[in-house]
Amino acid sequence: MRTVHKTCNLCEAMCGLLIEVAGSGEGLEIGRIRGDPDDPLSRGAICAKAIALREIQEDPDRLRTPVRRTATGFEPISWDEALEETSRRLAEIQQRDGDDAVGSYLGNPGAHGFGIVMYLTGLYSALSTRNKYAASSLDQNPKHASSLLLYGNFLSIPIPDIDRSDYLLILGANPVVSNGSLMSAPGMRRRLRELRARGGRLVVVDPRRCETAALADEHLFIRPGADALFLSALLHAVFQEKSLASDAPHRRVEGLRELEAALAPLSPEAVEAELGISALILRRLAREFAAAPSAVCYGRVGTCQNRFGTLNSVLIDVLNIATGNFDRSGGAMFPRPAIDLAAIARLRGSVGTMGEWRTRVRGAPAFNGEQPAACLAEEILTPGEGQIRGMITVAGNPCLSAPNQAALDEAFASLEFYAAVDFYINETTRHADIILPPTWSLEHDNYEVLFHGFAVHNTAKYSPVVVPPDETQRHDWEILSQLALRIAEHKQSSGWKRYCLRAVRRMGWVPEPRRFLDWLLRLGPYGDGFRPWRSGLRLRDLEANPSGIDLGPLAPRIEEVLASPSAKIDVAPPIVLEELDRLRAELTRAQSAAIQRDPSGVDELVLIGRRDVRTNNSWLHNVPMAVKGKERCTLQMHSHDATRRNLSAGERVQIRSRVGKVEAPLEITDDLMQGVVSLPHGWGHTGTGMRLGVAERHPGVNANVLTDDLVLEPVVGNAVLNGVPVEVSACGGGGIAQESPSRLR
Ligand SMILES: Nc1nc2c(c(=O)[nH]1)N[C@H]1C(S)=C(S)[C@@H](COP(=O)(O)OP(=O)(O)OC[C@H]3O[C@@H](n4cnc5c(=O)[nH]c(N)nc54)[C@H](O)[C@@H]3O)O[C@H]1N2
Ligand SMILES: Nc1nc2c(c(=O)[nH]1)N[C@H]1C(S)=C(S)[C@@H](COP(=O)(O)OP(=O)(O)OC[C@H]3O[C@@H](n4cnc5c(=O)[nH]c(N)nc54)[C@H](O)[C@@H]3O)O[C@H]1N2
Ligand code: SF4
Ligand SMILES: [Mo]
Repeated sequence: MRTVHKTCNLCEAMCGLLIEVAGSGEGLEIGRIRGDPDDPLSRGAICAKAIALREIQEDPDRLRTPVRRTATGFEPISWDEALEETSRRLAEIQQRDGDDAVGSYLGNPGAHGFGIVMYLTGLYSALSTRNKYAASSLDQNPKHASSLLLYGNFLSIPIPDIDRSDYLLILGANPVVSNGSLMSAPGMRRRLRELRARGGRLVVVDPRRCETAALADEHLFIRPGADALFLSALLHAVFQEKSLASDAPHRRVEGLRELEAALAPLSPEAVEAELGISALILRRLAREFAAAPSAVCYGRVGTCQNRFGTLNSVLIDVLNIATGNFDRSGGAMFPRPAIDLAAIARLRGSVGTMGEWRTRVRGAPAFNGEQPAACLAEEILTPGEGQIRGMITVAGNPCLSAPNQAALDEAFASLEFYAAVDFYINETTRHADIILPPTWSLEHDNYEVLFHGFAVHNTAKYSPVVVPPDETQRHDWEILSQLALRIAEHKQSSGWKRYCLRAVRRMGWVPEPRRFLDWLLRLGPYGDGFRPWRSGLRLRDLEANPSGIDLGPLAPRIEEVLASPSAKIDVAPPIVLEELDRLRAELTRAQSAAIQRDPSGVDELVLIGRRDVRTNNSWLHNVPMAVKGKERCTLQMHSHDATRRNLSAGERVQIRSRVGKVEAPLEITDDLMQGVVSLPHGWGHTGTGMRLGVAERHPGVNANVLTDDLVLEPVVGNAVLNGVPVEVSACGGGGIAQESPSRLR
């Protein structure tokens, strides 16, 4: 029996694990998985999902070798055949119809693997397509946009210094369940308890009294989508009561006056009726926040998957800036990771781009070289120059995760050629012509190259292999670099990037992750910079400290981070002022509609999502751990809303939106605000031709049958996955659980 140190790669928390392993080769067995008390970031924290690492490893449905789709199902093929056919077919489509005729989609687990984050660029260069998509446009792009606008670099995201803060104001995040996002902070429950134990205050603003709200000093219900009004009113109060604003927020900050002027019509008194939170409460919150020795406002997916995602993200940062809670302990701070991707992006001149072009069909904005995932279906289905005819997905399940499943299903089924780099045959990959399965986390080494940059404490840790793969398996980095090299070879077109790829192919050598990692560590802020006379952090140091190395608490570093051309933080760039205009116009419209509205006739419902501690987006339901226990894919509704509709607990109800309808069991709970219903995402494992034995026995329904691909946040084109108008009624028994018969355009 031996113990291997590993970092859990399932969510952003990066919990350090101790995994017991016995035997070797075919007889290797994985034993207990525990939290590592010596991990300097997680200090022994762990959640129920950690055992999924073993269950995925042992899952008989997980693919180990490539497969090709035939009329009678998937059949195994060799790696050489799979790589060659995939690259040839994709290259042929591009040679014939142009580069944009092949699209790519990168999913969430891609962000956790060194072998994907660092090796995907090659594939992107080989493809050079505008039809690049990722889960980022279902998730955090508004945060990237805010950082690009304020600090000049999409990757420089200030993180709540939660371990030293005296006041935490959370909007649209449930870190007790999600374990934090753009705030890697394992053991969230303990950290929040510690905050309160040192006299700190926790306030949560959420349409649902979520698990984090249940631990808070105060919870305020907010209508989905109303955060921009809430944040504007708070900032208005801070600007108005001069004593609340910090005397010197930061000498680098400019535009405060312009922003104050733009916020003038959005006082607490002006928005209270529409917001449903009284001006008295708003002013009290502003005072408490400003008076706390240190305070930080934090918003996540609830504020991003939202019609005002970018504005929300900017206002959150500006609230921290204006009250002097920025780049200082206990406020919002920039981590200093051992591999600083933000600094690398700056060196490469790729700090992010905004609205650099518009999508072909709808004219939605591109962001950072990617198009909105909500536009993917129409870019596949709409004929004309630039139509997507071939696709490659990497670690993604867009048919289940992006809005309007019916449209996406139709789109993926219509492709001329589609390849997936994935180890499950699921709702999306079932459409693939070829699936190239990588090794699972326990079979390869890893370094969380992205998330150390978003962590609440600076640490570095290397995760070694736990279960050696057999020689028939391939890693993500091998598959991605092989595809890149072969596509470049097949295309034979000009362009220096493809020329380089062809040169690498002829050389026959791609640096493996270990070597690459060592170089990046040496070039990083703690490294020796390859200067022989200096000492510095190297891979061998990480290997000698298997629980990880503590690099210290977050420290002020805005001077080093700031990358805006003016070397200032402009809090009132034109886009923000335009978004505030849009907010004011909406407020005026809503106010005049409210005067005409008959209060007894108000019976609208809007849908929001929900995460569960035992699942992770759409792909963890094939492990027994995630699906055991009571049914969790239920529609939650307030008791008054249920009574008005004559609905009772446990009954199956039908939920309809503009794009589709689903049926789910009803759960009545007054933890939701009236007028809001909640259905978790990631369920709905009902397609034909999948290989998900466990998940298909616990299918649930897909919330994204209901979410609307036509509703976008206008600045970055993020999907609006919360606040979807729906109708809920009793269903007459029988029937099918999930239906979206047409695209209903
Ligand atoms: N309604 C609604 N929809 C949502 C959300 C919501 O809140 N509400 N949340 C959105 C958010 S925040 C996100 S991030 C997206 C997620 O959306 P996606 O990233 O598209 O979907 P996932 O469920 O993460 O699927 C991950 C896929 O990666 C595969 N995979 C896992 N590990 C690896 C690996 O190491 N290598 C490779 N190659 N493949 C791997 C899995 O088998 C699975 O097919 O969903 C979004 N969709
Ligand atoms: N257990 C588990 N952990 C996960 C995941 C998972 O699926 N399961 N997914 C991972 C991923 S990909 C991500 S991106 C992170 C996300 O991590 P979080 O951002 O913490 O996401 P959620 O837990 O969905 O919390 C969002 C909260 O926003 C609320 N909300 C919805 N609409 C609005 C609104 O308009 N305004 C406000 N103020 N609140 C609103 C919801 O009620 C919910 O409580 O979690 C990660 N961790
Ligand atoms: S919170 Fe759970 S899923 Fe997330 S890293 Fe820790 S053990 Fe893994
Ligand atoms: Mo996400």
